[in-house]
Amino acid sequence: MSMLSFERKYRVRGGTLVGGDLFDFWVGPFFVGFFGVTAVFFAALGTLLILYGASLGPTWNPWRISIAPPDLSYGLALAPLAEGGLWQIITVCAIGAFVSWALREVEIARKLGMGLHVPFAFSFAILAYVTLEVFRPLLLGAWGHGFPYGIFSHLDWVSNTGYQYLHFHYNPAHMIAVSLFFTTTFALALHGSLILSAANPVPGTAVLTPEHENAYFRDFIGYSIGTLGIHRLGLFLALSAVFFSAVCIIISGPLWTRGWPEYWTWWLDLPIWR
Ligand code: UQ1
Repeated sequence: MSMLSFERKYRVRGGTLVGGDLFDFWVGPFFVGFFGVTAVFFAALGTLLILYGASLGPTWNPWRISIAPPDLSYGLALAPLAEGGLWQIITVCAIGAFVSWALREVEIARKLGMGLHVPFAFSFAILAYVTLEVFRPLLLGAWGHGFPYGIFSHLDWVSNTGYQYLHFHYNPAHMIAVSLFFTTTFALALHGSLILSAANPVPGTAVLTPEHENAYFRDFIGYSIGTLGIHRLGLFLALSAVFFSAVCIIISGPLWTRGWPEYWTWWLDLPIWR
């Protein structure tokens, strides 16, 4: 792929965390770097192990292939490859690839003199994964509490795990997370529609500016958060949604083992009703 004319200006040396100049080059449009090499290594190894795991299983139907964690009876021990050991190595590969990718983002941001917002945001996605596959299984004492690697099977895991707590919507942290996800989509709808409406004015007239965007919301609700502000708000809402998602699953089991509806009996038990 050819470079856009202005891209050459941004292909700067340095900013690497590891390896100095050794991996400081590009392949086509892609920066390589030490962490590009480790990301490709972990992703390739993990993918091959998934294919090997699939070959041991009963189906090649892409929807139904599944590589399960060890039985609960293995606790936190290593399991034989065909009995969850593959799942364990694949999990290490996944974390290796995700963390490599985050650190590659850090190197690119440093090269360009940017803030670290992109890797910071991606670290929340990694946190969500590690919470489900490492932190919660560790707290519960068995790798078997992780979710399996399969399209249908991981959906079944989510459904089963939810029903294990009777009605997951009564989990207070789940309530906060869902509300934040909805608020994120609302903010993105407001922002996307505002930008498109300013960029697509009455035909034959010039594209409008942030002045008009501010005026629109001041006329409408008496407040405009501003062009930088809406992006700060969007990032905050999205990352908060992920954070409370991690909280909602980590408290399910380690902190609360009954149905979530029962949690709310504290309200009925308040002394003010007596
Ligand atoms: C907003 O105020 C604003 O500033 C001009 C934007 O920037 C382009 C926006 O996209 C949005 C959606 C708003 C309105 C948002 C709030 C929270 C008042």
